[in-house]
Amino acid sequence: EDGLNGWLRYARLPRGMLRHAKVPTHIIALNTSQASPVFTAGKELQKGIQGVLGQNPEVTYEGLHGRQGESSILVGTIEAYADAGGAADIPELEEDGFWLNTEGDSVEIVGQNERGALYGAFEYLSMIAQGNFSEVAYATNPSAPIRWINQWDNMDGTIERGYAGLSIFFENNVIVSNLTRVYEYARLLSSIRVNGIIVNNVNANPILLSLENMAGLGRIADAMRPWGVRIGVSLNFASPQTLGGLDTYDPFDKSVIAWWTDITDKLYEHVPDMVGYLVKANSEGQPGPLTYNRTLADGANLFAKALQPYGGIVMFRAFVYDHHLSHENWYNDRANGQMEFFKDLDGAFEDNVVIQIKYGPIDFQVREPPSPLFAHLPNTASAIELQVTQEYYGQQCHLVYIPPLWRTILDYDLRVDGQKSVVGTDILSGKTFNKKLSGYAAVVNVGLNTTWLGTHLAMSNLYAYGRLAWDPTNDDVRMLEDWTRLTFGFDETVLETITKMSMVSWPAYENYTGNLGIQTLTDITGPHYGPNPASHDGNGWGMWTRANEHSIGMDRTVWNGTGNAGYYPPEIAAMYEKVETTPDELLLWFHHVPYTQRLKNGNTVIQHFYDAHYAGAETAFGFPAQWAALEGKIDRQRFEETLFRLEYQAGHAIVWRDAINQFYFNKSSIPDARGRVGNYPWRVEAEDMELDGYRVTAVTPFEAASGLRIVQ
Ligand code: BDP
Repeated sequence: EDGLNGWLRYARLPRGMLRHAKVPTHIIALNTSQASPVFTAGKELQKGIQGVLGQNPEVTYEGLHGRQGESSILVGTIEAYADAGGAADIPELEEDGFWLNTEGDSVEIVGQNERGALYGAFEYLSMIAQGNFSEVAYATNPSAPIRWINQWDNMDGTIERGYAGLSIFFENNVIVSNLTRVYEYARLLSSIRVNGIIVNNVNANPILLSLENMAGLGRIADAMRPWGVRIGVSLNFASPQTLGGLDTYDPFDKSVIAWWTDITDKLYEHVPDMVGYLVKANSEGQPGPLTYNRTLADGANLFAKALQPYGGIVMFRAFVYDHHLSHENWYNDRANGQMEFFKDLDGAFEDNVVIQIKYGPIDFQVREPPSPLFAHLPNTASAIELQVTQEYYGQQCHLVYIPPLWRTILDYDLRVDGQKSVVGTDILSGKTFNKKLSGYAAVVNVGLNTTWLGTHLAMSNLYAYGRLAWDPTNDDVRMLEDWTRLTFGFDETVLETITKMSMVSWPAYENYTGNLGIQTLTDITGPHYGPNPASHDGNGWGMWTRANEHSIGMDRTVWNGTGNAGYYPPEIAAMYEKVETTPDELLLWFHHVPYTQRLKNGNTVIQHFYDAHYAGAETAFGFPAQWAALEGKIDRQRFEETLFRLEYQAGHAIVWRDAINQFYFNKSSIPDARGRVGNYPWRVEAEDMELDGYRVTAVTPFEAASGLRIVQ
């Protein structure tokens, strides 16, 4: 199996389970239009039942036609269902919500809208594909209306931070002609209840707005619409000048306003249900309104107004910071960027602007506290930005099941006004500040590779993302188990092994890449891959570990540091202000302490570094053997491809471990109490061997190889 069907394989149930199978033989989908999600739901139910049970149910699309009372699977909107005479006792449904009733001989799948009905069909299929034929009757509604994907696809077909081949959307500055993969992607997204997708990179190329490409966007929208996935685009702020030929892109200039209005009108001609825009402005060299002394709100509102007649929304990114900052000034702090730029703008945005905030104050690091901005926009819609693509988590070459990391943010109680304000269930759900618009966006970056993300096991992250956006209280293990059964079948050892490896994978990755809140100590200025702690200091892109011979960590306190801790609501701010009350896992995020500082577990900071890097690498080292034990229990292709990745990870985790430990041993001169660091008696150094055509040379950064040398 090549992974193309993801978790929607509809593999035939084992014989023992088939015996309990009980599904109606007739499907009634209450919509005759082929582009409608309800029509799609009818087809998908048929396909699923064929695959899972080997039965061949008939589908009709034309309403009940007196077939009430006959055993059937009925799928439709609540309106269509009511017209057909049903729907009397269905609980209240919100937008995209659905009702699923498998009690008795028939199955009712009723959506608040078309999309909801399709989600309900997928829910039912997920049950039977897992051999679950129990009788259930419940309604479910989304935690938030915005559940989107961001693709960072470039117009030339490459993907920024993409690890699975070229784009499924673009090539040579136009939209690809064959959109089969786009259609299949929408199917996967719909099954996890994602309802919107931004198809191009946040570092946007204005060429997307050419007339030819607008027509192409229309084709993309047509391919995704049957699955209830609406598309939107990222904009480049300077487009009126670079594409439109105007001499300005000032958001207050009349010709600029007219240009964007015209572009928006044209886009809606091609994509009548376009979901809106995503804008990265004045960030990492991208153009924006600050060039003209306009505020970020002025910039966002420019697009918001153009979209208002169509009901579209602007996702405006909070990822704004000065990447020219230097660490010379002790008070410079990239983490303060979004607060400094946005905190005084609350209420200055149009109602259809949503501030899209990365989960932490910096940038998808392996451990961050939640962005304090979540607590500071009572009058502005906001959404969280997560990353399924593993930019800083080993780029799909390392197994990292991310939901436990997301959970540290989603479950976090920010204590706004001293009240319970949990990021997921209170803030992103819109409850705390009584907002209609809020939700989730995740950078996904699937590519043409048949595995979508570059490796099979990474797909659990995409699956879980959708489920968490629907309900942030979904359990990490339950989601993983569902995904595993759907992806690999029912073998208990397979289930246990994948669960066990996945659940320890993020803590292990944190352990061998950067712990105590010091960050993923990867190469920060370039590929963001592999160890390079020194690259974090001395430039605005970095996180500034501030490590010297005696001490390490970023002082973000109010009394002595960058003041970042003070941006949190008072109870949280007080906790982070003091070393004693800051949890160990964020100690070096908020404080600059001696290497000999004792942690709550009694260890010193430096000894913890050494131990944790050993522990993390040891965990990863165990993965290949655990996986190898599954031989014969899953198909050969996925078995071997995954084993290859895990073996690579096991080795690379050792590279990480030794590089980081060597670097801090070199800085601090404090030896490892357990005598491991810098001492590898069992190792055979490549540079000590003799081989024609190779030479020994120094390596940069020095810590990347033992003995500071490599062979070339
Ligand atoms: C960083 C990525 C960069 C993105 C940027 C962003 O390295 O490629 O353009 O985030 O989110 O993490 O805009």
